[in-house]
Amino acid sequence: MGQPQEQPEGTEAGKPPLRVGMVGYAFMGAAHSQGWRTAGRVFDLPLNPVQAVICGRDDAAVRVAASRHGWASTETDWRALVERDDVDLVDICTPGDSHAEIALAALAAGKHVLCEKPLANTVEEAASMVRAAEEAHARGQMAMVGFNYRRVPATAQARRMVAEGRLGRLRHVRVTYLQDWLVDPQFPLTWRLRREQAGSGSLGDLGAHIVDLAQYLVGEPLAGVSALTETFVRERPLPTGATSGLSAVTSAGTGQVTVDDAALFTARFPSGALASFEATRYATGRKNALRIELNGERGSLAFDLERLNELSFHDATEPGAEAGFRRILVTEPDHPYLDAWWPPGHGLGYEHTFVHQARDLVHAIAEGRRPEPSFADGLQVQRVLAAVEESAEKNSVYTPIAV
Ligand code: SOE
Repeated sequence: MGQPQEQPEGTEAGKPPLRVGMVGYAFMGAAHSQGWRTAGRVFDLPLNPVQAVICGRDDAAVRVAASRHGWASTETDWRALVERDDVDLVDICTPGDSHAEIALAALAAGKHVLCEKPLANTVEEAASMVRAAEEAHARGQMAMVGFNYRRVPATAQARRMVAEGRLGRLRHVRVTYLQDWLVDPQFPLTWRLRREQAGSGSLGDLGAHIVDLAQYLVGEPLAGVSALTETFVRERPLPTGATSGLSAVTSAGTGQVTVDDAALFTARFPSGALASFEATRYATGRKNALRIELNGERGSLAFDLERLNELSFHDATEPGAEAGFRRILVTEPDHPYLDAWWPPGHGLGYEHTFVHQARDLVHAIAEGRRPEPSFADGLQVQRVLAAVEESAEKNSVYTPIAV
């Protein structure tokens, strides 16, 4: 175990601490670290997040991550982290195959839990996590899943407008999440391409985000799906070096890709709206293009993650000669999260979603409120993913979402 240090510089003394232990230190670990490091400096939080300990199996690498991202100490075994008395919350930033085991142990040890998406690799695992979270909630512990795109000010503003009825009755929900980092067939077989580690491919990695976002914006769970999935490149070079973020270093030999490369599905909402979803890592030129459009009887809203400080809004109740899509610059103090940031017009980015995620979780813990998205929300998304896989196996047969 690395030596505990003084409380990291800059954290606010005088408030009760919320001591965080993070498992994992790659891309998501870095993003969550940013959230914990910044939330208490920007927002007036009821608890003071303290970056107590970060865990990874490679001692040298985790020490580098601790020093880079501001963690006071290190562990190389997540079980030791979970048992530590100086940890109040366990933040899980590992691949999906370890989410359930770590979350169950952390909840049993009396900790609050934040778990990266997708909640688990299977419906069964996710259901066991929900049961444990419910029991823990009765003891005052909170559990949240990390669907960070709910925390873009523009998507939170879109949710407000839908809930206020500005779009009226919804007819269409159109969602795509497009990336292109797998276009090169020589890209190595990293963990995101292995079913045993990632659970699924583009479906769980990107599809989980857009299912959650669509359900959040519409305000109800999907009822059923018809799906197609495809694995375009079935064999890839094996990575031999360390993997970091979405890249890997070198390769030797080849191995089987055991997940989908792309998933397309249509879906129904119980209220009658029709939805379409597309998740792929083969959309050449599209880097992190999450787009969603909602069409209702009274208006439409559109959001594009690559222009995340904006919303497009069409108010269909305006006179026809003047109506049309207009841009809302979501940078005003009246917009969600923005009163704590910069003067109007000074936009935010990807990393801020993790700061907002930390902020919201700290408030829920301090106020004894069930945080959202809950593990139950994560299980619901998992059920949609399972229905997509089932439908795709049956050549797109309409598959109801199990409740
Ligand atoms: C890779 O496709 C990835 O990093 C996802 O795993 C994240 O959840 C998404 O936010 C960005 O893309």
